[in-house]
Amino acid sequence: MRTKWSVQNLKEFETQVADLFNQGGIKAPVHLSDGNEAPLLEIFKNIKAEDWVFCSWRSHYQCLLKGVPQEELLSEIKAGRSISLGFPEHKIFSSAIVGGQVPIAVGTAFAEKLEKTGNHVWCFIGDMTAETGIAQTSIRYAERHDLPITFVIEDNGISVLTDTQGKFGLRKHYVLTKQNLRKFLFINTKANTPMRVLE
Ligand SMILES: Cc1ncc(C[n+]2csc(CCOP(=O)(O)OP(=O)(O)O)c2C)c(N)n1
Ligand SMILES: [Mg+2]
Repeated sequence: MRTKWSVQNLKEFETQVADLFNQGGIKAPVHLSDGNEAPLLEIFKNIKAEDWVFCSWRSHYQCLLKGVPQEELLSEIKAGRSISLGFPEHKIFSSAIVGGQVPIAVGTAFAEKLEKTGNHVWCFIGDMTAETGIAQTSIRYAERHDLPITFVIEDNGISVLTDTQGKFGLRKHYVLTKQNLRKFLFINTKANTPMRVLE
């Protein structure tokens, strides 16, 4: 999709939300992004308006890049819905439950395949979410049914404040195999490094 957004004005949007929150203008949790702007802008060049996007609790950037008007998004955030934003008319949904969006994204991809629409599904998950049973099962199912879905793992190295890889005792990116490689994009949000496109 073409977008008016840049790294700088995405950051400014989140700063505006943070300021509002700190002034007491938002009476509910907000989840802010920082450092993943450039890779998201790259990924969204490949996302069509007809495609579906599924996200987690942190989805302000994805909403803006999917075409949700800034004022509409801000009003939802002010109403306390930052954690579970959904704009069906823009084909973007999110879940505040770890892994909640993943099977819904896979089911949607199955429907798109059955109906031969040519639309794609983009499922954004955190690095800890990627380790959960629901994600592993869903990813395997999507791979074996060759569904039109890409899982984007936003790897900030943490699960709230816990070191994800240390906790799970895993080597980096262990979920990748020859069979599922093409389903993944990794964003290292911690180091703000360029996206590695694993196609
Ligand atoms: C089922 C469930 N369990 C626990 C939580 C609390 N929780 C919120 S975010 C989070 C960690 C997620 O880490 P990750 O997937 O890496 O996402 P990040 O926020 O780092 O992008 C947890 C455990 C939750 N939202 N849902
Ligand atoms: Mg994480």
